[in-house]
Amino acid sequence: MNPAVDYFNMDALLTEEHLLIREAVRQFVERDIIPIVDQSAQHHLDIPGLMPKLGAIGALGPYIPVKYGGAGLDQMAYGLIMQELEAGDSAIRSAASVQSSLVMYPIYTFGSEEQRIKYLPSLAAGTLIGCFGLTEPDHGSDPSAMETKIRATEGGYILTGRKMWITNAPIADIAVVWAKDEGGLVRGVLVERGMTGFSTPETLNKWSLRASKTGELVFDEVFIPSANILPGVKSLRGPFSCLNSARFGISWGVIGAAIDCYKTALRYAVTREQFGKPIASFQLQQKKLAEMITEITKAQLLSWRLAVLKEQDQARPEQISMAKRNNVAMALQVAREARQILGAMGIVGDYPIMRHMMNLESVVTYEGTHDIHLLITGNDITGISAFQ
Ligand code: TGC
Ligand code: FAD
Repeated sequence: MNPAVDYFNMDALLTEEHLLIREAVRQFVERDIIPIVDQSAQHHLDIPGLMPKLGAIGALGPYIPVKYGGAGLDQMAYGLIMQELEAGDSAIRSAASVQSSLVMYPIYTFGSEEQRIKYLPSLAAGTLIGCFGLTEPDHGSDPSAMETKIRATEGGYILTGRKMWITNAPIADIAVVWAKDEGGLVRGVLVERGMTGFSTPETLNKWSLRASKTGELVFDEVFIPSANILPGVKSLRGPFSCLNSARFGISWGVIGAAIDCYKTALRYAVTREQFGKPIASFQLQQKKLAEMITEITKAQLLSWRLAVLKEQDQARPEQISMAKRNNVAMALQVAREARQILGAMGIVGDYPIMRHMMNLESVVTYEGTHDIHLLITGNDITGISAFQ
């Protein structure tokens, strides 16, 4: 029996530093997340002190330069961190990837030096929590039709509109919000909790990502000082650049969830006996397990190569779309098959599989749906956009 989840010896392609980082995050997840995450998800509770804890292990803004409080690591390290966090729960990876790729990245890339100095160190430490508002009630896959607007006034702008399905909105101190200006250009706005007219109602009754808070961002004529506008971008390229980074991290993260499901199913299959034999001895169960490790291995190779390209600034958005779509679908399929191997035991919280499966139903939709990423590939290979 070979229980390794490194079937093609991928570790040989990592540096000593990568292996140490991965091990440190793995230990953090085993110590601080696994013992409590099932109860957090079952009861829809926060994980106490999650963001400062993620900050302490360098999981917030891993690739942001040390000068601004980040860890100054490479893209491979970022991917490995996301993988280990999502082996614990997609909500933990979501928290880290929103803060890193959707809040710190735009402030670092499109912000002024004053904005970087003001926000990035506390975001990296997890003492300031950020969220990212692109999706609206009537505009999800097509953010170009967004209705949230800013209009100029003395000393700044007035922001009106509404964002929906926003990870960490109810607990965020700041929101990176994308809104159209009077010329129809998409601008990045830093909205701070406490600004008059800004509220963040929580979205309840979720069956997915229950260890993470989701909510709305409501802007009722909020005054935004000019100093809170990101100066470096005036187009959808702003939010989409953030998504490139977050989608890359998701392509790695879901491998962690898949590995956790696979390992759980393998352990169960070799010990659970029916008809006087371990269920792992039946060909149908072996087929499931063999296909799981095959698909996990293919996803590992895809994300490893993507990290190399990304580090060289050579990863095209279309390649990132392919990896996000493939790997999330892979993880969902692994979770569904793994749950079946556990029979009735697969539906209870004593095992992580059902929780991963339900989480992945969000991951397959957010950061661009499964279908949208397929159409991005279709556009890339045919030169014909199916969106219009
Ligand atoms: P299009 O006309 O193609 O482009 C508009 C402008 O954007 C630029 N651009 C990109 N730039 C960087 N990276 C990319 N991936 C880019 N894609 C496009 C493009 O060059 C152009 O720039 P400019 O300066 O010339 O204006 O855009 P479109 O409106 O036709 O959009 C096409 C489509 C469908 C692919 C896009 O809208 C899309 O990706 N839709 C999916 C929406 C989405 O992913 N939303 C995610 C919301 S955030 C979220 O879900 C967080 S979950 C967090 C968690 O909990 O982990
Ligand atoms: P729609 O766009 O209405 O799509 C519905 C269906 O139609 C999908 O299957 C889609 O693939 C399909 N479809 C749409 N257009 C086409 C087309 N042209 N061709 C073929 N099929 C099409 N957003 C944020 O901005 N920030 C966040 O932090 C955030 N966090 C989230 C957290 C959770 C838990 C969830 C579930 C979502 C979150 N989102 C966030 C929103 C997420 O990005 C959107 O849900 C997603 O982009 C899809 O938008 P929609 O739900 O409006 O679906």
